[in-house]
Amino acid sequence: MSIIKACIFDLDGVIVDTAVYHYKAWKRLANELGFDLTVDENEKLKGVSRMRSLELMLQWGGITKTPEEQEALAAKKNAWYVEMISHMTPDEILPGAKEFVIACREAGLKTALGSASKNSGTILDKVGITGLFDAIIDGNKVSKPKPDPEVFLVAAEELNIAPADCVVFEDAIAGVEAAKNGGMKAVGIGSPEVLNEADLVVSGLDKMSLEKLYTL
Ligand code: B16
Ligand code: MG
Repeated sequence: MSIIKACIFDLDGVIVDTAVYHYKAWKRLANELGFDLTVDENEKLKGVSRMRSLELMLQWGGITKTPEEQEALAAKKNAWYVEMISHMTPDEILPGAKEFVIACREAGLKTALGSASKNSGTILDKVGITGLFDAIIDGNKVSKPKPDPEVFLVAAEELNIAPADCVVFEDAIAGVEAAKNGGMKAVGIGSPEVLNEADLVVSGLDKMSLEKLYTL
């Protein structure tokens, strides 16, 4: 039996909702390239890395670009996205997220961020919660995309906690799979039908508690 010693949080969809900004920036790029991006297609980009997201988008638009052109397009999208997130405020923290991270810390648990985003530093800074994490592992530190467990394993290593004693909070199917692949517990944030591999699913961190955590 494992005793939970650390909580690792995905960023987008768990702590904040930046999907709307990603969507606006990708849609603007798609429109420039002569096609549109639907809300449903955007769903498929959640938790997916920037370059992989671009690949998928170009595929949907039926467009081929050289690797150099792809780099330039991704940089363009990112510049628009960074401009939007530079206006984020603490009000954009999802309900109950900050409170739950604080409760974990007060209970003596370690906390870490495990995100695919290369912009996590800016986001945490803008919403004012950088100091709530003992380790911050993001797309700048790791390169293997979820469902590879790299991001969570590096977080556990930095916290000096065995993977089996860690719980991951994730909103993406690939993220839940990544946690499981790393030998960790997973709490899904979203719907149980979608995140059926998780050990527990709640609609948001406002529905999470230390009591529920200790039942895992
Ligand atoms: P960036 P997460 C992910 O964040 C987003 O869900 C995904 O839509 C985005 O493409 C990815 O980060 C990379 O973000 O372009 O900022 O490096 O859910 O892993 O926190
Ligand atoms: Mg996410």
